[in-house]
Amino acid sequence: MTNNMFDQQLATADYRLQTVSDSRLNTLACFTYLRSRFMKPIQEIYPLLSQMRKVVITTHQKPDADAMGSSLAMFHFLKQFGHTVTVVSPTNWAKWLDWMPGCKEVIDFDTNKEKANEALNSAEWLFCLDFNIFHRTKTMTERLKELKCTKILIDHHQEPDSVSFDYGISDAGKSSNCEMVYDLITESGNGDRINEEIAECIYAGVVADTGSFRFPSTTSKVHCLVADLKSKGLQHSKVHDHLFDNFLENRLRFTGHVLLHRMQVFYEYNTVLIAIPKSDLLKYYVKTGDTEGLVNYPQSIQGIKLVAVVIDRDEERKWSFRSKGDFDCNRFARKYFEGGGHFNASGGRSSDSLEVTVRKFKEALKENTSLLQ
Ligand SMILES: [Mn+2]
Repeated sequence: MTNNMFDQQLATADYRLQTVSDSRLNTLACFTYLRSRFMKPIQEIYPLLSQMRKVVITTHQKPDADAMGSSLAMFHFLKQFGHTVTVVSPTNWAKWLDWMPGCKEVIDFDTNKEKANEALNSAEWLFCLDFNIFHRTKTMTERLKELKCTKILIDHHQEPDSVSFDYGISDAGKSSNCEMVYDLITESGNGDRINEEIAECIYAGVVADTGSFRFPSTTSKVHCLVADLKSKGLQHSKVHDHLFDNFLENRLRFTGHVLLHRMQVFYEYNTVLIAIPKSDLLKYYVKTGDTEGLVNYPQSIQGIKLVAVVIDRDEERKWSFRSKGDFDCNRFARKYFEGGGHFNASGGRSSDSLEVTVRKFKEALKENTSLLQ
């Protein structure tokens, strides 16, 4: 596709990057070109880092270790320059993330609107980390859209809403958002500012998003990053304890229960489905974050290409997808379950009942038979 053709497309008034179909826009070069039209490169903020500002850092709803880790790493980094920095989370987060340095200072928009709005109203810079379209912040969406301050994106999901940001970087090839924050710190010549707090936050996100260094996104650069963090005082075993050995008994019993009673294996599609009714959540006192990682267990079954977990939440049915090899989870989630994410990991939702959304999933499997062989 020539630049000229792109210019014609861009002239369309409500043109948005995410609405362009994969077939028309399927090369990295095209994305890079479009990105440059809407969002100035992140490198342009490097010289501005030393000018004191009021900064808000935010991330997606129900932040996970990478979202919280990258937000807090950025928080500790920016504070060193004398900026006034506030981290605002759209919602609550898993209790087992509370150990992260600075987590106690994070404002939950859902339960503390007054303080959150105060910070948002006076913000000169808004960093958006580990998400790339405002609706991923749920009830904060409209607030973020109306803010007039400078908006900066750092994200590793596919199909960013680039027009909504002034500066940024979007790279689906990165292992984690924490790796991208590390890149920003080191590329801007501030590697010596990485202290133990920043190192712990970055490491937590990298470990979580790479499945403990096993996913294909774990490049040699990721291992070099870890080596650098180690040389700066990182105690990695401490972080592993916090991430993996820090739960209550009910979570393990809940996991056992769903693997035994809710897991279905469809060998004809090399697929595993776990559908969790609300009654299970109540019986095992399941809290935010307790279902995280569940989707990874069935991947240990030989030959499995796709794992899907659906949870009956109050307001909607929440889907998680993981794939191995060439099955595109992002496309699958977008096509059938109003979601998206990465090639091998994505999420989605449905307003249907658990029964109906499971039926639709099985129909989707049928349609994808050839891709799942
Ligand atoms: Mn992430």
